This record gives sequence, C-alpha cells and structure tokens, in this order.
Amino acid sequence: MTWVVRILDTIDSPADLRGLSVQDLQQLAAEIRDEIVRTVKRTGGHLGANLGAVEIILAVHSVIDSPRDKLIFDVGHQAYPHKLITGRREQFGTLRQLHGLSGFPRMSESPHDAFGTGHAGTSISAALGYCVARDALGEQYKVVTITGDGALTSGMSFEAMNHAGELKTDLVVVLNDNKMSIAPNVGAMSNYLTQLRTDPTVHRAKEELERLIGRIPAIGGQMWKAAEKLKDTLRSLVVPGALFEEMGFTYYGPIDGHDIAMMQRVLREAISRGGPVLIHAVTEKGKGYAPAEKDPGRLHALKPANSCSPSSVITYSEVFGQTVLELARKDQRIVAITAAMPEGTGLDVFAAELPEQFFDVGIAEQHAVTVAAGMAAGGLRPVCAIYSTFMQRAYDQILHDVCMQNLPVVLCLDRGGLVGDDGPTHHGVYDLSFLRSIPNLVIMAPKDGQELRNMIYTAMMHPGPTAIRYPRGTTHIPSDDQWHALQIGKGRLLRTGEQVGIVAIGSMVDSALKAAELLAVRGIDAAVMDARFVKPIDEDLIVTLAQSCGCLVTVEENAVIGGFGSAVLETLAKHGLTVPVRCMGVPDIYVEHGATEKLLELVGLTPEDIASTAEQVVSRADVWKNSAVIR
Ligand SMILES: Cc1ncc(C[n+]2csc(CCOP(=O)(O)OP(=O)(O)O)c2C)c(N)n1
Repeated sequence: MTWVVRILDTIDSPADLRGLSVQDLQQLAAEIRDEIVRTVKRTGGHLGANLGAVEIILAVHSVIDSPRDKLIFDVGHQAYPHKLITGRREQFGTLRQLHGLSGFPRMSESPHDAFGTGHAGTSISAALGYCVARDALGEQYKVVTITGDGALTSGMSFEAMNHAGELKTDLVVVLNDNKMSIAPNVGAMSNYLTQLRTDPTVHRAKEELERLIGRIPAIGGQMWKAAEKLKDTLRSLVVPGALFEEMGFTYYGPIDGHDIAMMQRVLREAISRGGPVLIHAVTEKGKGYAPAEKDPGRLHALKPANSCSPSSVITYSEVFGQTVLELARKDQRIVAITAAMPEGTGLDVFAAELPEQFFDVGIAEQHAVTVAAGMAAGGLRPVCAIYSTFMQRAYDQILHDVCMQNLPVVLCLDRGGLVGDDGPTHHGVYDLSFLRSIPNLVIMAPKDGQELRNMIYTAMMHPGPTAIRYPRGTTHIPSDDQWHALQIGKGRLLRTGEQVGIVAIGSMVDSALKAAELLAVRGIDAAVMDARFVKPIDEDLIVTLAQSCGCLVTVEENAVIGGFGSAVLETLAKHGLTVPVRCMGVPDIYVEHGATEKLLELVGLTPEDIASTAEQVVSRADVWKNSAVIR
C-alpha cells in the first residue's frame, strides 16, 4: 500500500511555500479545500468564502514574507487557508470549539495574524495604520490586505481609501470580488465592479486609450496642462478602475483570482510599483465544492454536524421576519431595513413578498440607522434589523439622529447575548449597556417568541424610538397568531416567592424560572420577575419585590457593567432601599468562542449558577436582618 504524502503536511509556515512550483501550489490548493470541507462539515464554520480565497492566500503568502510582512484580512472568515499554512494545521480540528482555534484571525493566536477581525470594513484602515507606523519608525515591510467586495459597501473602506490616497504610502489591497456579500452584493459599487468584470468594450477601450495617450506628444505650458486634463478625462471615462485611480490607487485588473501564477505576477508588480495599489481579483465563492458553488448563499457557513432543531421550535429571527411582514401587509408605511443580512435577520421572507418596502443597504449599519431616521421623519415606520454586535457601529446614529429627534424608528437587535462559536467579535453583550443611557429610547427584551411578537407590535404603536433585543437561536412557536400591545415600562411577576426576588430579562427569564425550581427543592421560596423593559424599568414591581423578599438577584445575558442589573440598582438607590443584591451577567472580559451552553457555564449564567447565587444572597440577607452592626 502506498501512502500519498500531502504537500499540506509539509507546510509549517508560509516560508515553506517558496520552493513550490505553481503546479505544487495548485495541488496544495486542492488539499486545503479538501481539509476545509472535511473539517467544517464536522465543526461548523464558514465555507464558501474560504474555498473562494485559497489561491489568493497562497499567492500572497508565496510573494510576501509573513510575519515580517503583514497580511490583513477583512471580516476574516476567509482566513482558514491562511491558518492551515501558518503552523495551525494540527489544531485545525479544534476550529471554533471552546479553547480551540478561532474562526477569525487573532493577534493572540499567531504572529501571522497581523490584525484581529470579525466585523467588516476594517482591513484597509488597519493596514494603513501599519503603513504609517512602518514609515514613521523607518521600518521596511510590505502590507497587504485581502478585502471583499461586500466590505467595499462599508463606509470605513472608503474612509480608509480616501486617507490612503492622500498618504500615498506603499499598500496593496487585494479586492477579492466574488460578487457576494453573504447574500448577493448590493449597491452602486457592486454594479461598478460588475461592469469592470463583464464589459469587454471597457477592456478593449483601455488598451486602445493607453496607446493613444502614449502617442500624445510631450508639449509645454498651457497646452501641456490641457492635454493632461484631457487624458485624465478620457481615462476616467473608459479606463477600468478609474474610480479607484481617482482615489489615488493604482488599479490592476480584473484578473482571475484562482490563477496562482497570474496573481503572483501581479502582486510582485504591484509591490514593486509602490504607493497604494488595488488588485481586482475575481473569484468564485464556494470554488471547488459543487454544493457551495451552486448555492453560495446557503453554504456561506455550516452548522456543526451534531446540531439539529426539533420541528416544534422556530428561530427568533424567523418570528421577527414573519411578524414584521404581517404588520407591513396591513400598513404600507412600514418598511424594513437590513445591512447586508436579509437571511440572517429573517427579513428574506419580507423582501420576497414586499420588495417595495424592503431595503438592503449593504454593510452600512451607520447609514441604515440614519436612513431609517430620515424615513421616519418623512412619515414612514421603519424597522431596522441589525445584529447587536454590528449595531455597535451605529451608536452615534441612534443617539444623534434617531433618539435626539424622538423619531419612531424600531431598532431590532438580533443575536443579543452570547452567540456561540463565532466568539468575541460577534457576541452581542453590550447593547443593553450602551443603549440604556440614551434619552427617549424604550428598550425591551422578550423572554420568548410570543413576547417578541407583542413587543414588535408595541414598538410599531409607540410614537418614539424603540429597541428590541433578542437572542440567537430558537424559541417555541408562538401560541397566538395575533399580537397584543404591552404596557410600556411594565414587567410581570411569573412566580411569587418570599425569600428572594430573581429579576430577569430576555433570554435569562427561563433560566431564572428553572433556578426557582432548583431553589424550591432546597427549601428556598423564590419569586421570578420577567422585566420585559430595560427602559423605562418597572420601578413599582422592583421596589415591591425588594421590600417583600428583602433581597434580589438580577440576571441578564449582557455585560454586567452598566446593564440591566445596574438599572435595578439605580432604582433601589432612587427609592432609598438597601437590600442585598447580586447582579449576574457577562463579566468584564471578552468571552471566548465555543458552544453557547458551554459559554453560559463559563460565565456562570446557568440555572444552577443562578440558584446558588440566590442561595448566597438569601443567607446574606438573613445575616443583615439579624445583625445590628451590619444594618
Ligand atoms: C460590520 C459588519 N456587518 C455585517 C457583518 C456580517 N457579515 C459577515 S461576512 C459578510 C459579507 C462579507 O462579504 P465580503 O466582504 O465580500 O467577503 P466574502 O465573505 O465574500 O469573502 C457580512 C455582511 C460583519 N461581519 N460586519
């Protein structure tokens, strides 16, 4: 029996690529694809974008000298091939598992990960920062980014290019144009790239024009200036990439991003040319794996092999999408906005049925919120659905454009809480804290799908701004096909009890109820409150609970600093109540990636954790009651 030695097994660092021929690199690309498909089927993770970027990554690593030279990814879920050839092949099977490899580049994971990523549109800014540092410190290294066409819909990419064009420093941006964001890419920039890729007349015109321009004789004075201007005008009319050239980048392309030899040649030429350069590489998302090539949107990412949901459940995102659709069918003023996540947010059903009332603005969260503010000012009822982690981008837009003007925008923050294997860049655990200090904003968090339906309806009826945050994952199919308006600022008592009040919000309400069961077995009588509103908070119910139980535990799947528990403490302070309180939430750390249940254990938010904390608080309250010194 003969063993075939994989080239991949001989690559421990990018330096090992240098002796390889183009044929070897092509063979290596096939082995990398194989390894990614096999592993991701088991662990879950991003598929299509990685398969499409293999040759670009091999070409870049074969012409630069990482980690001395810097390779910076955008979003970073395309970095699996990079991980496999930068000394992490052996650990690749631990991808996205607790304490295993991250699904994104991380500076702490490898010296080859020049910059950590997860959110889109950061690569050109970070790379430019490296260039500035390099130039200021008199160092000599190359800086290359791999940036997607989706990332180019993000404002940050343009802000960075604008700056790079002025600094004129040596920077190579490889634009990995696979025509897709997660869904098909949108917007005028996307149309422009399509035109560059597909219009053969533009290519012929470029060659012809460069020839003609070359023939314009060198002349002096005013005539020379006029001729130069004419050249520029002609160039901007027909030269591919004129938009990038106008921004100060030398444009190469479009070229086939799967052609390793060509990529190497163009990269070398770009590096030796100097200044900001953009290489427009066209690739196919899912390349080399037929199911992903056929359906790149659905196979953007896979769930772990052992995950399946029973048919009695539905995702929160689906409840959201269906509810907004039902409401919008009856009211044309209701419009839905997504920032490049139509499927993820559950708005795909809305887009299919009511395209006139639906807007995908690209990876542009800030714009999404302010355009919603403008729509509300103009008389529409916009619902803006953005993952909690990406809403962090739009803080000022919420504060300055929506809430200061008290506009009726409904902000829906999906993936609130710990999101699991995507890890710290994607956990949505800051929103309650960062939203709570904004005046005029009503903030709600549902305990289940039915409550989410009611909250969406309540928000639509409210004349000012509202935010609803709900978790990733599933909930019971709502029992009621209708919805009911909730009284703003009112929570509800789900379980009465005399010894401790557990005040929970959103995803933690069910865990609090389970904790109360555990406590009952231990002879402790716990009340459980579903707070529903973080703001305005139900002061009456909290004060009543604090007085009747003598101690409280607050529970939230949000940073404990400045979150819901802080609001409860502020309420008690306002009413002059001094009772023992423990605030449970996400501690002041960036929580790892891993299965959500494991992460909840890690941060101490399981029903058992809540029960034992409540037990401690009860015994502390007893000491308080009996001790004149402490009192
Ligand atoms: C600020 C932000 N918004 C949304 C996302 C969710 N998201 C992850 S990847 C992606 C599409 C990226 O497309 P592109 O830049 O073309 O990269 P590709 O996956 O095609 O390589 C989106 C919208 C994100 N990561 N960051």
